[in-house]
Formats: sequence, C-alpha cells, structure tokens
Amino acid sequence: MARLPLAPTQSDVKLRGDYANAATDFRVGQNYAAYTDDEHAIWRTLYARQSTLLNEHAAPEFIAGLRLLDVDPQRIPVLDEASERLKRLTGFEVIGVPGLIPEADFFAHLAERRFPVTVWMRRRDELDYLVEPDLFHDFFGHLPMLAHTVFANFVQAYGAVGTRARHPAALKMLARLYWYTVEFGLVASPRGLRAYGAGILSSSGETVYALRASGPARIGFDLARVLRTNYLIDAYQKTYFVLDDIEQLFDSVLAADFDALFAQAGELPAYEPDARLPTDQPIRSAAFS
Ligand code: HBI
Ligand code: FE
Repeated sequence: MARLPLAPTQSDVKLRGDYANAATDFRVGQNYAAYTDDEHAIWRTLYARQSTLLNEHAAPEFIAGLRLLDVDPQRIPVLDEASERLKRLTGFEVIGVPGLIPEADFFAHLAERRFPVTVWMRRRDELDYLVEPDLFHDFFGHLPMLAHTVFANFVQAYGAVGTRARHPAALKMLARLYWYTVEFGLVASPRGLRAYGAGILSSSGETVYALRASGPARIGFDLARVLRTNYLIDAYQKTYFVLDDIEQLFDSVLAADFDALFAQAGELPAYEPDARLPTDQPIRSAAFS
C-alpha cells in the first residue's frame, strides 16, 4: 500500500483517488471498463471545447503533439495505448496514478521518463474548475508537449534536478519552475503569443484569459525571477512567463547551476504573484499586438 502524499504544498488538499490500491511507486491500473458513459461524455465535452481554442491559443508544438498522439475525441483514452505511442515519439512512458503523488516520487518518475496520469475523470459539475488534477488535465494538458523531444528532455532534466533537491526552499523553487512553465507557460511562437502550459490548455477560461485579458502581466522568462515568484493555486495567474521558444526552457535549465541558485535565492525574499519589477520585460498580449 502506498503512503499518502503529504508534501507541504499539498497537505491542505483532500485527495479523491484510491491510494490504498496503488503500488509503492504510486502506480495504479486504469480499469478502463469501469468508466461510465457519462465520464466518456465529459471527456468528449472537454475535448471539443478545448480543441476549438487550440488553433488560435496553443503553441504549434502542442497542436503537433496532440495530432501525433492520435487521441480519440469521443472516448477516454487508453493509457497503455498512449504510452506506446509516446514511447515511440520521445521515449516517455505514461503510467496511471491515483492523483497527486509526493514530490519525491513524482520527480523520480519524470527523471526515468515516466509521466504520471491521474486515472479518474472530474464530475460534470467540475467542467470549469477542480482542485486536483484529473485525467483530462493530465492527459490532454500534459501529453501533447511530451511528444516534443526538447520539452520531454526538459521534463526529464527537471525530474533529475528534483531528485537531488533536499532543502524545502529548493523544493519550493522547483515547484515554482514547474508551475510557471509546464503548467502555465506561454511562448512567443512564430504565430504570435501562445500557451504551452497544461494548466492553461486544459481550462477554457484560462486559455482565453492567459492570452487575451488585460489584467495579468506577461513577462519574458527569467529563471532566477521564476524561482522566486509565488503562485496562486485557486485563481487565474497574475503573472505569466513567456519563452522565446521551447529550446530556451531546456537551455536555461541545463545551463543553470541549481545548487548556486538554490543557495542564492534561498536568502532572498520571494516575489508575490502580482509583483512587478523594473527588470521585467513585458510581452504584449495577443489582444494588443
Ligand atoms: N503528482 N500526479 C502528480 N502530478 C503533479 O503534477 C504533481 C504531483 N506531485 C507533486 C507535484 N506535482 C508538484 O509538487 C510539482 O511541483 C513537482
Ligand atoms: Fe498538471
């Protein structure tokens, strides 16, 4: 039986998944036959809603990845089939998990090129918002970018750094990096400002907000700045960081001396989610360009 995930950042969330039947590395089988017709219909609704937004809002790499995965818009995907396809594309495997898992186990999977996907679907009253990641968020939001080699390499490298991180301050910084890139990242693509973050692209509200709203700041990606910036888990973001291209993500993280960054930023105060710094490089939103 698996331990319950109780990372400091997650301890206030009451988790829904079936952790009692998970393996020690938190894997669970998908039990595909147990999905109800209504759960398949929820997938269909969410897929249809997001796919109409992708052409104008998603990074070209995300759109290409979704196509390569050949996902059925009508039915909940079979994780083992997606895993085979993704393995051929970038060597990443897909494994089922009951939901959020402890940071250390999460990092270990990423470092081994395994991406954990929650096996349960949100309820119909949660189409727009839910606290925990579900199958739609994990699968539709995350897997398309993992079909991109450079992005997949970044996620593995991130996991490897994570498995070496010990101090709570270092783990906090790594959580911020994940949040502002893998979950809520934007990129200045040749087609204009686009989203590649799974938290954005699995939410119809935030997809439009992140790219078009006048409220949030969109600033050039700066690793040291990101590592110091707190984030909101229960509201649209106040700040989005914009990559020049996906390669910048891998390059900046590969070049980073994380031990030095952890030591340095650990002594400095954090920035609030809505902090505006003189060094920030504003990127105009698609609505104003
Ligand atoms: N577990 N299943 C799952 N999915 C996540 O995105 C996830 C997690 N555990 C920890 C975690 N994310 C965060 O702590 C990241 O910042 C690493
Ligand atoms: Fe996620």
